Amino acid sequence: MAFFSKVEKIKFEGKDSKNLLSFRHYNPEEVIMGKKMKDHLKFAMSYWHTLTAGGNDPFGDATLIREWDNLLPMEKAKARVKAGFEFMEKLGLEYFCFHDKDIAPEADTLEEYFKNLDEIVDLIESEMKRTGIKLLWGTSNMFSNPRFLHGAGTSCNADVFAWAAAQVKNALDITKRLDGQGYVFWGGREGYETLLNTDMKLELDNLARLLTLATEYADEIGFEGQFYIEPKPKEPTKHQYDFDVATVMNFLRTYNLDKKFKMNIEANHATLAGHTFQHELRLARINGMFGSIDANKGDLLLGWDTDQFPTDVYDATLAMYETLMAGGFTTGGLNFDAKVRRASTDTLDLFYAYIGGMDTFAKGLKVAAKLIEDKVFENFIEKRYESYTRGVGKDIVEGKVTLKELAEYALTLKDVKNDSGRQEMLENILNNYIY
Ligand code: XUL
Ligand code: CO
Repeated sequence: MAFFSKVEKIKFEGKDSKNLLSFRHYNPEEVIMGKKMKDHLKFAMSYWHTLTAGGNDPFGDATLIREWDNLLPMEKAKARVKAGFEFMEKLGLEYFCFHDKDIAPEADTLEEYFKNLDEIVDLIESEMKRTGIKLLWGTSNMFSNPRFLHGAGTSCNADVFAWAAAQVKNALDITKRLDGQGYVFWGGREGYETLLNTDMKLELDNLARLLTLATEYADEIGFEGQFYIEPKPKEPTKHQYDFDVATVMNFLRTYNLDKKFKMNIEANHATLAGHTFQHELRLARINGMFGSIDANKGDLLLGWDTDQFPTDVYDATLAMYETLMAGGFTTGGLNFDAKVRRASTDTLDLFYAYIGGMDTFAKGLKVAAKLIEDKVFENFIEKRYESYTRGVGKDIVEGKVTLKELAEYALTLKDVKNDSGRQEMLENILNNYIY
């Protein structure tokens, strides 16, 4: 049975196509810098936003009513698997990501919940075999259930910590079974509302304990996928412990976890933290922590995580620039952690949304590749820092001068001359490459 019978397989038709159900830029087999576009981009479907989201908001109930919604819980879960794989096949998405709770209904006991999960994972596994679609990463939802109201790894309640540990263990088993390339920890409710009731030190230590236990268990079962942390500064809690890339790197280094984790960077989370998407990617890249991307966009007029589909070619170009400069994705990929608006009620809207996101990043990839091939920024930057390749600059970089020697040198200087940073010129060049 088909859930999206109105839509045929989406094909690349080029930029002059008038068909809104086609790709204008995403040409999966086209080779860019020696690699197929689809292998550069590694697009993934987010199970939660695509198959389970209802469009609820604080002011209103679900509006996105799907064909499977009137089924009983396990039948609904199975229908979603079928729908998800049909959707991915039609769009040519080769990866997906999910939380445990997305794929199967929770139950009164963990045992029952895990049984539900096993039954659905059987079906997912057979669909993966049938289609060749792969799991980019798995994760566990440890934030929706009321049990996690104080957090999971950072809960004040040790039984909740244990419950979270059980969910992580099971989600790791599933991710390994489905040959997932990674496992994400997004700190759901790992944060605080007020320090008046919070033992911050114990909470951070415990969060690190949960992550350490997870990596030890992964070693035990031979799970070789990459672990990621997904930074976010706020929402749902007022202060999320995984605030941004810099905060997470410091946390990982403090607890000796930095060799075990990389970053899963989400565009909307970056802007909520007061950074650009590119800033977060750059910081991860130069520290060897670049891992994977949750692609979406926020609304700068709103202060929350709107998780919209990315349509901004400028941002996508800079994101793909950082990705290429990091050597491209290895275990990571580009997961559309994005949802259609609550008024976009037709399943066709899901297709338009993904097509737009995929085309945006495909165009971004092409532009970024040209910029790198022409060494547009690299040449400029190399020249801008030239003073560190000779004389006193070389000595500074090589650690050959003391503060006293530098002071003596500076005293001999009469006139210090600076060159222009040429920001506007560089912005114009970037635009010329995009147009
Ligand atoms: C929430 C968010 C999550 C993670 C996975 O803001 O981004 O969906 O990507 O738990
Ligand atoms: Co995300």
